[in-house]
Amino acid sequence: MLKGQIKEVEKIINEIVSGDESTINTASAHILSSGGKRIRPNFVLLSGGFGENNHQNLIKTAAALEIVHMASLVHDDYIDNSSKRRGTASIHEVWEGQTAVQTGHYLLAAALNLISVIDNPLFHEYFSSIILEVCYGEFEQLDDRFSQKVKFTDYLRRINRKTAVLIEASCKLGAMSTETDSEQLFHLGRFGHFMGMSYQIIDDILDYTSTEKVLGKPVGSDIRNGHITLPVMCAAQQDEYTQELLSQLSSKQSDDYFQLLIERVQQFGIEGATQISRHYADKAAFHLDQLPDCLERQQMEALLTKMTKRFY
Ligand code: 2DE
Ligand code: MG
Ligand code: MG
Ligand code: MG
Ligand code: MG
Repeated sequence: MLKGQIKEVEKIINEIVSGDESTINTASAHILSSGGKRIRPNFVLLSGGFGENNHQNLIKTAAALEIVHMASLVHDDYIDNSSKRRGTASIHEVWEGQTAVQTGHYLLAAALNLISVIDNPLFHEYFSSIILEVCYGEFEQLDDRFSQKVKFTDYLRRINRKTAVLIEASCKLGAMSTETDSEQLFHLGRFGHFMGMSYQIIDDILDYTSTEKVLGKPVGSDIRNGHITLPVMCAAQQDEYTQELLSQLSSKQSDDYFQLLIERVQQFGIEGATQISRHYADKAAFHLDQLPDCLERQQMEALLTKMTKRFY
């Protein structure tokens, strides 16, 4: 049943990029068909399954969230100067920067247009607030580049805004269009939040533990871009030499400097960060346990396991 609904979501997504042969369509199609796990649509559909839902609105919400996510990735790759996404060349690599900027704007507008038929002001208030949060998160990250003052709480706030808020929303927006009670809505939201936190921490760990071939960008790209993430903070807590290196962090540092720092993080920062990521995954599982035992909950459990055990 979920598979059938996902097909309907894919159909809507494809409609967004079909029409004339303009660059925007081709570029949008490039990112929209590049694979991806469709995590957000899956959670919208599953959370909508906890009560009677308006099917058309649910499918549109699922598609719109995925399209907003795609838009943010197109802009993210351009900002991060990442040449690959999911093993394929990113939009600014195939075309150029302007095309990436414009494609992101187009996708964002298309997503908003899709949900405009939903007659619920609270829904729209929440939906737009998510996009604002993602923007704030990216701004904070930009402001904090190469700053040595970034604290653990700054990091947590930033990953909540740039990643967890959207996953939390996908777990809540489906339920918001049903008669789901407020307690269920609370647990669905907390589940999404904690899962999103765990997911972004894993993303930040993979930046150190994966390979250039899998990541599509050099290992250690985050620190080279000036982003102090959890593995770096954990390494600094364990190792004085990491602290010393960090005190010299600047965009002007040499390749050798970054290589040395990356090696220290790989050696001292992974275990601690992995533990914290697991801690968030456990919290997510706790909130899932508070929901009624049904097929939707079981499917959410399976997705949680898949997401928090990914190696790419
Ligand atoms: C991924 O972080 C975070 C993406 C959020 C990007 C948001 C932007 C502003 P990563 P990876 C650019 C909002 C833009 C919109 C809504 C159009 O760690 O490692 O860079 O996968 O992810 O590149
Ligand atoms: Mg990125
Ligand atoms: Mg980024
Ligand atoms: Mg990353
Ligand atoms: Mg990623």
